[in-house]
Amino acid sequence: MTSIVKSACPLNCWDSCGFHVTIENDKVIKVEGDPSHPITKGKICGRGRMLEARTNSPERLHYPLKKVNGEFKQISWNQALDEIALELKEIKEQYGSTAVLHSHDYANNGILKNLDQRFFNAYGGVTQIYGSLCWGAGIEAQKWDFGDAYGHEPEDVLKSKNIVIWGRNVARTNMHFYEKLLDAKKNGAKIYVIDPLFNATAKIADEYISVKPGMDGLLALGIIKEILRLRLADYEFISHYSYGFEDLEKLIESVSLVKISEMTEVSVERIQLLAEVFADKPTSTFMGLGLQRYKNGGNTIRLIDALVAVSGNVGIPGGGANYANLQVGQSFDVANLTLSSRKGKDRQFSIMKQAEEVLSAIDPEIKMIVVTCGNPLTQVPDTSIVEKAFSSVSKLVVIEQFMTDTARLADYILPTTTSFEEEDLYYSSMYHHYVNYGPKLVSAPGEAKSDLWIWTQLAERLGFGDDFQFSRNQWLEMSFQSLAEKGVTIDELKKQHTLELPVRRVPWDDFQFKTPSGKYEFTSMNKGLDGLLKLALPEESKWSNPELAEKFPYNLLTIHPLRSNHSQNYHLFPKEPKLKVEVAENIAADQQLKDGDLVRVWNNRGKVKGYLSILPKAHPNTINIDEGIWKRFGGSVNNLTPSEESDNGLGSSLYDCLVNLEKIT
Ligand SMILES: Nc1nc2c(c(=O)[nH]1)N[C@H]1C(S)=C(S)[C@@H](COP(=O)(O)OP(=O)(O)OC[C@H]3O[C@@H](n4cnc5c(=O)[nH]c(N)nc54)[C@H](O)[C@@H]3O)O[C@H]1N2
Ligand SMILES: Nc1nc2c(c(=O)[nH]1)N[C@H]1C(S)=C(S)[C@@H](COP(=O)(O)OP(=O)(O)OC[C@H]3O[C@@H](n4cnc5c(=O)[nH]c(N)nc54)[C@H](O)[C@@H]3O)O[C@H]1N2
Ligand code: SF4
Ligand SMILES: [Mo]
Repeated sequence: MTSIVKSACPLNCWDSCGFHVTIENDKVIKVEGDPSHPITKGKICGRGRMLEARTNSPERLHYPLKKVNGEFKQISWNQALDEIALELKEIKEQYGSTAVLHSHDYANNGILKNLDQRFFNAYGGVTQIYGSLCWGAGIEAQKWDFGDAYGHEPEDVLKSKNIVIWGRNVARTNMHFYEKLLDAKKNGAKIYVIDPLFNATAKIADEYISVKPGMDGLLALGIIKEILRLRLADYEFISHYSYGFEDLEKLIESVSLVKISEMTEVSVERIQLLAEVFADKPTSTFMGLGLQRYKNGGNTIRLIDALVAVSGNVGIPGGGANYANLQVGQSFDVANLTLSSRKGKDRQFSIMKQAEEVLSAIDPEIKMIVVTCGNPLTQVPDTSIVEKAFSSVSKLVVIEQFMTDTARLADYILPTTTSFEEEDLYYSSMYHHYVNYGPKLVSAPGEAKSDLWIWTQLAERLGFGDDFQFSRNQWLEMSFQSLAEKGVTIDELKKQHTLELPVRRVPWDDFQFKTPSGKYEFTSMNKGLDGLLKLALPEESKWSNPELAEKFPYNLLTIHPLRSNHSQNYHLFPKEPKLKVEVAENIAADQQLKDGDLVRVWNNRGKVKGYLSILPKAHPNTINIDEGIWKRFGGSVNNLTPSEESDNGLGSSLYDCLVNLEKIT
C-alpha cells in the first residue's frame, strides 16, 4: 500500500520545510515538499530529499556496539544500558556528576531532543557546554543592542526598497528566502550582496560588494560615517529612542574613510553608494551567520545593527536588522521539559574549547563524554585537539545513526532513529515563524531506538524513572503550555501540520527595546568598557598579526556545503566526494595553478589535501573549503580552524583563519 503523508524537515536550517512523504509497506520511498505549507510551498532542497537515503541507508547503525580490544562488538540493549548506567552511578559516587561531559549540537530541531537536558539534570547536573559554533556572537550582540534577536516576518521584505544581503549564502542555505528575493526584485526592489565570495545570490544582485573577510564592522562604520557627513541619519530615532550615540560619533572621528577603504578593501565610492542605499528607506538588512564567525564577530554584528539604527531602518516595515528570530524558540516552554531545578551541580565548558577543557579539567577530571546530535570530530574547531580529548576519556558514549568520525572513537555506540521513525515537532528560530508537526511514519530498522527511549531506559536504571513517565503527547503538551493559553494547541498542530506562532511581525515597531535603558543601545549600558563599540579586527589578519599573515597569506573560509547539512550527507552521495579547495583567481595566477591540481593547505594547527577549483570574482587572497567533510574523504577542514571564542565569548571564530597553500604531486 502506498500513501503520501505530511511531515516536516528536522534539519538545522533556516527554512524548516513542510514535507510530503511517500510510504510503502512501512518504508519511506520519497520525500517531497508539501505544497500547502504557507512558507515553503512545496519546494524543498536536496538535503531534505536525501532524508530518504539517510533513513534507508544500509550504513545505518542497527545495534548497540561496544568496543572490545579496539574492535566494535554487537551487544544487547540490556547489556549496553546496564553497563552505561552502572558507569554513570559509579562516576557520580566517586568523582561527582560533573565528571560527565554532555557534548551536543543541534543536528535535529525536534523539541523533544531537549529531553537530554532533563536526563542530565535529574542525574544531578553534568558538565554542560555553553555558547554556539553557529550563531552565538551575533545573538549576544543583538541582545546587547535591542535586548533580543528578532527578525521581520518573511512577507515583510516585499515592502523594502533596498535589500542588503550581508554575508548570508541565501541561494544555498535559505532557499525560500531566495524565492522571496526574486519576488521582491520583480516588485522593483534593489538587491545588494556584501560577501567575500561571489555566491549564487550575488548573481541576482544589482550590486555585488566584495569585502575582505572579517572587516565588515569597519565597513559598516565607514557607511555610518558617510551617512553622518551627508546628514542623512534619522536624528529623530537617534535622539528619542537610542542610548550612547555620542560614543559612536567619537569612534567614527577616530578613523578616516580612506583608512577604512584600505582595510576593508572596499572602494570609497562603494562605501558612498551604500550610504545612499541605507538612507533611501525602507532598506532591509539580512545578515548571515558566516559573517560573525570571527574573533570580532559580536562587534561586527553590533556595528551593522548601529548602521541600521542610524539610518532609521529599525522597527519599520520593509526595514530591520534581520539576523535570527528568537521569538520562535521563545514561544515554547522548553524549561518545562528540562527540569533545571533538579540540577544540583553545574560546570560549563565553552563549545569552542571543549576539547582543551577536557584535557585540562581537574576537580573533577572528565571520566565520561556523552555525545548527542553532534559530530564534534568534524564540526568542532581544531580537530587534532578534539581527537586527542575525545580519545583520552575512559568512556565515550555516542548516540548516532551512522558510524561518523566521532562514533569511531566511542566505547559505546547507541543506534538511534531518524525523524520519520519518531513523533516530534520542528521549528527553527532562524527565519520563519511557523511550527511543523512530524508524526512517526515508519518503524526503525534493526534495534535502533529514539533518543527519548534511551533516556527513559537509563533513567529507570538510575532511579529517576518517574521523571520520564510521560507519553509523547504529554511531553509535546508540556512544551506548548504558554501557546495553549493563547489558543494555539498541540491538537490543532497535529490536525493542521503547521501553525503560525503568535509573534511580532515587525519587531521593535513600538520603539520599546528590551535593553536596560529601554532604548536602542549603541553603547551597551550595563557592560562597562565592553559595552562600547570598537574598531575590532579579526585575530588573524595582516593588521592584527603581520608576522602570521606573512607566513599564511590567505583567508580560509569553510562555509556550509550545498548538498549536505554539515557532515550529514557526504557518505550518501552517489559519487565519492573529494575535498575541493576553491581559490580566488589571484592565488591561482600567482602560483600558476589550474583546476584539478592537487594542493596542500596548511597552518600551525594542521593541514588538509584537496583538489583546486578557481572561484571567479572571489575576494583576492580568499580560499574556501566547504565544511563537514569526513576524515575518510579528506577532512576535517577543522584541522585548520581556531578554537578561539568570539569577542563576547559566546560565538566561534571558525572563519578567522589564515592559511598557506601549495601544489603537491
Ligand atoms: N546547504 C546547506 N544549507 C544550510 C546548512 C548546511 O550545512 N548546508 N546549514 C544550516 C545552518 S546550521 C546554518 S548556521 C546556516 C548558515 O547560513 P549562512 O550564514 O548563509 O551560511 P554560512 O555558510 O554560515 O556563511 C557563509 C556566507 O558568509 C560569507 N562570509 C564569510 N565570511 C564573511 C565575512 O567576513 N564577511 C561577509 N560579508 N561575508 C562572509 C560566505 O562567503 C558565505 O556566503 O545555514 C543553514 N543551511
Ligand atoms: N569549519 C566549520 N565548522 C563548522 C561550521 C562552519 O561553517 N565551518 N558550522 C558550524 C555550525 S553553524 C553548526 S550548526 C555546527 C553543526 O554541527 P553538528 O550538529 O555536530 O553537525 P551535523 O553534521 O549536522 O550533525 C551531527 C550528527 O548528529 C547526528 N544526528 C542527526 N539526527 C540525530 C538525532 O536525532 N539524534 C542523535 N543522537 N544524533 C543525530 C548525525 O548523524 C550527525 O552525525 O557545525 C559548526 N562547524
Ligand atoms: S534542509 Fe532546509 S531547505 Fe532543505 S528541506 Fe530541510 S528545511 Fe527545507
Ligand atoms: Mo548552524
